[in-house]
Amino acid sequence: MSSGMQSDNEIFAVSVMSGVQGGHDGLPGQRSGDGGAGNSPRRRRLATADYVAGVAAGDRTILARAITLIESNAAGHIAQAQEVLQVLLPRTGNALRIGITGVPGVGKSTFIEAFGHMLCEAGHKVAVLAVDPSSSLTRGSILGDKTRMELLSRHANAYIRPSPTSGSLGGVARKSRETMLLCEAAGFDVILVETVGVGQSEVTVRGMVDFFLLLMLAGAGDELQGIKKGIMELADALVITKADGDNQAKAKGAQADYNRALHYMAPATTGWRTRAYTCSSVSGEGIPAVWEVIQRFRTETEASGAFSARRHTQARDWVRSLIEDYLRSRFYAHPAIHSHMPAIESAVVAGELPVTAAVQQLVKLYEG
Ligand SMILES: Nc1nc2c(ncn2[C@@H]2O[C@H](COP(=O)(O)OP(=O)(O)OP(=O)(O)O)[C@@H](O)[C@H]2O)c(=O)[nH]1
Ligand SMILES: [Mg+2]
Repeated sequence: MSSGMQSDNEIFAVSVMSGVQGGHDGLPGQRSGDGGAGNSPRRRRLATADYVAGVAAGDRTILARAITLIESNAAGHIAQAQEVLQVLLPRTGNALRIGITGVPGVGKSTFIEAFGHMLCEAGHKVAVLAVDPSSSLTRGSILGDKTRMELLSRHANAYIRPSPTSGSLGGVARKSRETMLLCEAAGFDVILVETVGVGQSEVTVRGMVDFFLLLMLAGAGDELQGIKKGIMELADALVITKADGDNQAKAKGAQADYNRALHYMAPATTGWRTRAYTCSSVSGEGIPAVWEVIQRFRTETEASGAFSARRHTQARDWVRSLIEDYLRSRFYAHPAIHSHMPAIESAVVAGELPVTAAVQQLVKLYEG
């Protein structure tokens, strides 16, 4: 066995090894390695054309594998994922992209289950994605969602994909955006992107969707307290959840309060007036009305040009944010920065060096 062959392609080497372990050597080993690919710790990658054809045909298994490729951080995988996306790009962009946010426990998953199921029954193909940069820490919530969306996850028209679990918000966002494109290429016409309402991730999701839905709870009379005004300003609709049973009157009250507050806010989308609604994911009341609002939003903003203007801005912003991520990581990974940063920062902390001078020194080191 030549060692050169192994280093050429590590995945190929894995299947040869398993063939050898199975008692074969030479050519028969290779053949048995192919047959036993399912047992190998890593599945063989498909050819780019196979990913493309499978996704375009709406094949769930291949879609899932293409998303896994997108989510990989290995250099070879990133290159192939980009090839796949490049070919599929003409098939993307036709879905309505809806972001859904709200504090933990507000009822996002339950809403998506009811709302998504209604759309699937009406013949739509619905993909549910999540942007949750904390999900590597709270894997439990992914499992929770699977059971909370049981009806939807079993529907033939639905596809549910949990948040990628790696690191930074920027990395998670890139993967979710590209996953959204793959789902569109696979024929999904409604994309629901769920995110937890805990800060920067709402802004990120607002930057990848057409319509942004903020779910809210009816409080005990102090509805407007503790609500982050900044997030309300991003929303195209506010929906008070759990408007059922004893909570119904409280929800109506909250709706009126929010509508008054919204009256004084700048609209999230040019020409569109954000309003508050109520719904119950349990009784189903108010769920069809939310869809009507979103359809009206689409019709009106497509006619005014605001819809495509936002998508154009989003595409430009996406380019810039990836450039910024790239430059930032290049900067911090630079050997000179790596070795001098601690001392320079300490000097700043000790009050011995002004911040601007410190930055100038670092930039000089970086630019060599
Ligand atoms: N009565 C009532 N309860 C609801 C409704 N929607 C959700 N709930 C309940 O509220 C709780 C939280 O709902 P989830 O859908 O898990 O909320 P979430 O926003 O996805 O929560 P996280 O994923 O933790 O951020 C669950 O116990 C639900 O059963 C509703 O319309 N009516
Ligand atoms: Mg949830």
